[in-house]
Amino acid sequence: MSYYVTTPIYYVNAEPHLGHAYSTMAADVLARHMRQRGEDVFFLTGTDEHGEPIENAAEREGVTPQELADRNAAKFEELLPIIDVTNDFFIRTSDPRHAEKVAEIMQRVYDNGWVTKGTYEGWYCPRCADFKTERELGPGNTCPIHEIALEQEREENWFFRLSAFQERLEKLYEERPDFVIPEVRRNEAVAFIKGGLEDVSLSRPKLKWGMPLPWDSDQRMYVWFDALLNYVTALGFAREGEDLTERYWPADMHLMAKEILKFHAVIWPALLWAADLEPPKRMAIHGFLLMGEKKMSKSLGNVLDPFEVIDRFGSDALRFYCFREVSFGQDGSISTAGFESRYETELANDFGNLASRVLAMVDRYRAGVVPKAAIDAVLEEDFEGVVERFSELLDRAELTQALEEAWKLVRRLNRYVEETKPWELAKDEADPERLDEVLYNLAEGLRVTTLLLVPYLPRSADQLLGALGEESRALAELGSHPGGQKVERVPPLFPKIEPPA
Ligand code: ME8
Repeated sequence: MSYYVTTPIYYVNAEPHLGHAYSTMAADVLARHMRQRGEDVFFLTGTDEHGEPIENAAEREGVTPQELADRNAAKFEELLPIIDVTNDFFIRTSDPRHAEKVAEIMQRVYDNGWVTKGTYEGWYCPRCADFKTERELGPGNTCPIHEIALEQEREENWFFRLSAFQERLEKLYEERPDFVIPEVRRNEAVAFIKGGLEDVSLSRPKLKWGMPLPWDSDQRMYVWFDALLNYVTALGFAREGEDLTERYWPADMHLMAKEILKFHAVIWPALLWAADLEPPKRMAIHGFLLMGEKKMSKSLGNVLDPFEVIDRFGSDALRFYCFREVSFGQDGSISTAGFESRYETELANDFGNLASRVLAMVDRYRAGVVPKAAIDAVLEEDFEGVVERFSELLDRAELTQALEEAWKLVRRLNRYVEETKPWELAKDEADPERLDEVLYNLAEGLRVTTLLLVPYLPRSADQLLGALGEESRALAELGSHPGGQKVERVPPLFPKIEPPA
């Protein structure tokens, strides 16, 4: 089966920060996990390069919008290998191939009769690049997200006839209760729709840095239309000479944070219908990473630099920390102190030490060969059905809960070491079969658990699976390997961290 997962495409008005890395790493967890399940995965990320936020930032910096876009898109792209992200393509909306597809699709929307001319009057946030309805205004006509004064705008626009899709959208949400997850975000989308849909501005006469409308070159396309369409257009040119649209559309999973819910959960399905395309299968909305109490963002300036974090802790630790500390779907605070504490107690002690101990004991007591033995009944129950449970959680993008499922096994295996005390069994080899059994169960439990952890800890899981003599990355149940394989010791997976100089 195919599995198409996307991240939002990020604005290039500034450099990437950990908030962007967070969504991209989350999509990577899902992509890697689905590949382990043998799915035909396509994973898209990229940059959103048109619109007022970029135009304004470029003006402030005295460069052209394209220059700014080139510079910052490169930074977003450079971040990907650093956080071990395995995207299949990186789309940039200033790519002429994207523009060509957008023009084609929007012309279809126009030809199908879903566009009208009108006058827009109301509040506009230049940083969201969004017109705000009365319901969305912060105190004193400010933007609730950016905490800046909104601009009063009046202009001749083309409008997308969103209101015509009212009933169809209501029906979509009735028929597909998990179209938007988690439920709280679904309810938000439904409430927005039920509140009555208004037509939305599709073009702006004042905008310079945007795509011309195919049927009216005096107006530039409102950036959100060009941006949303990236999920479809990319499939048309990601592979030279090949159109992947049939193979991957509709997308299986759009990931994003909650501030762009309305665009994806309300406007996007309607736009796709207007263009004779199917809506995506599902979207999962996550919360904000907070530093202190505020959302990390470029404009508020309280940013944790992912490059620095990785320098000190490695990318596995960053991925692990983000999905462990903050319950995926909710807002949550992160801190350097939090990183260090989880790194030491969970990665270095719980997991790293378990791995070192198991490999060392098999090495010392059985010359590096995992004994062939049976599954210990006391472990059976804890491992029973874990692959299915874990997979179901990730089908619903429950990244934190899935990680906790795997971590329960890490803790269980540590308890098993304490309960069985293999070093005592090894002292006098009165019962060599029991020692065989314990070592087999430890190696097997560690193999099964590490396979689950591959998407979260790709580097260390790979290294450890190599040391455990496991070549496959397919998910496995306890006992599916008979033992008999050669293992090797590895240096500590999560070495003690030195305080910064
Ligand atoms: O909205 N915590 O781009 P953007 C968690 N171009 N996630 C965060 C975050 C934080 N503190 N900060 C950013 C746009 N993100 C549009 C999207 S899609 C067709 C167009 C992540 O650069 C999160 O995924 O503002 C959020 O939705 C996205 O970055 C916004 O990125």
